[in-house]
Amino acid sequence: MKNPAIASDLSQLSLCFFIKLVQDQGDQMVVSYARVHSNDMIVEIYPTQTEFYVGFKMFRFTSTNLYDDAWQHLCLTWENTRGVTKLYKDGQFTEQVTNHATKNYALKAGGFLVLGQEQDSIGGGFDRNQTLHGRLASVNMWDKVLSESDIAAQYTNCSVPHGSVINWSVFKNVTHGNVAVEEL
Ligand SMILES: [Ca+2]
Repeated sequence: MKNPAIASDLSQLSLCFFIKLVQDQGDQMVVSYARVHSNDMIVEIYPTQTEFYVGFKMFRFTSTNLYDDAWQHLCLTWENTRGVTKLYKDGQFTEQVTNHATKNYALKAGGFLVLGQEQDSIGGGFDRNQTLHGRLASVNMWDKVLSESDIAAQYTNCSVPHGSVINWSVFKNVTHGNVAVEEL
């Protein structure tokens, strides 16, 4: 858990990570960010869909099953000009979803960013049944929409530049509960 997690309000963002899920454990909460609402930003992977919330508004991705027990690389981008999110899997553009309710929205700075759990209140309200079963690596976030070539390079090089908003390296010192940290 990191707080304050975002230094400036965001009108666009990219959130990228590598993930390896344990299957048959129900839906998997990857990231939650809470500032104004408990659901200011969420990434949750279900067996048949992936839900991405920005500003309590949902984007549902259905064209691909991301509920996979192999390592995969995922990137989500959002911008508030058109209210468009894009999903990239393993460096390739996969699906675009628009939610006009996020046009002109700004994700407020200063909240709690939690990996592997969901917040029912700002920085709290955790439920053990919403614990991530799996492994995460290189979770980073940027204050812009990354290009397709930038995202493809993260996947093919297995090398990720530090996020300008969220930098993976900070999380190893802020774990809670039954989290194992592996450093290579
Ligand atoms: Ca909950």
